[in-house]
Amino acid sequence: MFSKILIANRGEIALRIIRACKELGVRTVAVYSTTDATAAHTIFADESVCIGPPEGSKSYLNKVQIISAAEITGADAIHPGYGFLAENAEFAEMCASCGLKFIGPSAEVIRKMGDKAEAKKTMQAAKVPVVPGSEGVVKTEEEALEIARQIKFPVILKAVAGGGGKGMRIVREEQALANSFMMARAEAEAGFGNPDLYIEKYIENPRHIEIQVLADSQGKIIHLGERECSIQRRHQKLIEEAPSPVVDRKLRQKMGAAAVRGAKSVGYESAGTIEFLLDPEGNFYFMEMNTRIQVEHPVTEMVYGVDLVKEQIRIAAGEPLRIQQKEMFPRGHSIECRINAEDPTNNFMPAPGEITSIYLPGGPGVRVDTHIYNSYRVPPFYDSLIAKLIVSARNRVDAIRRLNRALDEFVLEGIKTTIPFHKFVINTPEFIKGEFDTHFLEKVYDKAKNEISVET
Ligand code: MV4
Repeated sequence: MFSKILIANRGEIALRIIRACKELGVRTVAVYSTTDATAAHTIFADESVCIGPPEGSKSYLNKVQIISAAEITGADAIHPGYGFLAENAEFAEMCASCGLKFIGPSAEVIRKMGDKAEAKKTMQAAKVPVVPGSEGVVKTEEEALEIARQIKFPVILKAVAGGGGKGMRIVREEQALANSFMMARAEAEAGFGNPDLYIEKYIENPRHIEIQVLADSQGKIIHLGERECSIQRRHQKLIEEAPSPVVDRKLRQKMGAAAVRGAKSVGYESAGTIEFLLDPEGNFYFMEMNTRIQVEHPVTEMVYGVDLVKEQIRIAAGEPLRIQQKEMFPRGHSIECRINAEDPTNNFMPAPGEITSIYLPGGPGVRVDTHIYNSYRVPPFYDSLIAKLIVSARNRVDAIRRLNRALDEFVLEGIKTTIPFHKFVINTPEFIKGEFDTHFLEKVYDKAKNEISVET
């Protein structure tokens, strides 16, 4: 096992990783920006190093500063968390060349999965179902039109360098294709410095279902079932749950086996997630692979009884997986609400500021992953996630009741948050019945805006 890990992140995930390290008997180094000098991760780590001014680009994204901090403190590994440098192949390479273990897959795998067309080809070769479309990049609008005629409209144009919903364009009819192709290319070039696009059939009203995998350095790979992530707004997930209300044992087994095949084919090592679209007929298609620990990992931890961050660290240290696929069954139900410092009555506008009063819910089946504390100032420089409320119970009905209870217990004053929005969403008939898709929030948002009140 490592003796010291540097955590190249902040907020709740930095704290989550520090907790895992402590339980593994590993010493921790926090890095922090000047605005985070009194942040929880800075305080709770064994050591901490200031790496720059508040802006992410000058601190948590500053590769050279972070690697220097690891060298100065004698760390032997770096955990990148999620966001920031978590899927940065160049950073993973820099770690390797400095003799630091990057806690994640190899730079080569990160790069391969970062190119969305390349990732799709790789998965198709491994017999993972993919959406019908181009074999890799489409260079011209004529080529795009030819493929669109074969697979039929509607189609979707995606940037190979995109991901997470950035640089996509839905095209519903032939006449619109030429213009959309040009626009999407220009957007991809401006947004990612790479204009390349690929095209596929547009799947209407899909669910976003993802499979968690764990792969050790000996080539053993298991899956830990699915997470339902369809409740999202502009590609930002707001509520996630495990298991999905629409995935039965048979489908879980099929999707899990596909995810394991895909991960195996790239020589995957570490914790990872394969995202799928699930259409209303029950067909699933590969969408993207995330090569990091994800925000919503706790719901899987709760129903599978596995500490994913500790497993990820053990794998990076070269330890073989001890858990067997045949022991892996979901037990009960878990739901996570992302509590963001945002105003849900005003287009989820970021709402940083000082927390003047706080009370965290607790009791049976309630977990709160957060870095906030009384009088903490939520800085305006980073992601607005300030807490994750995770409940678990015997079944979905009980989990929703518990979530209502825990949201009512949650006191957060001084800033606007998404708590009132969650109270609204989880009491809609659609959510209660588990009948929703990726378009759910757009449909309820206008109603929600008028019915929720956010007081500070
Ligand atoms: C799609 C799709 C429908 N058909 N691809 C959005 C995020 C990016 N990873 C891919 N995304 C989509 N790809 C085809 N062929 C619909 C989406 C999509 C979506 C996917 C998951 C969760 C929310 C979404 C919201 C809008 C569109």
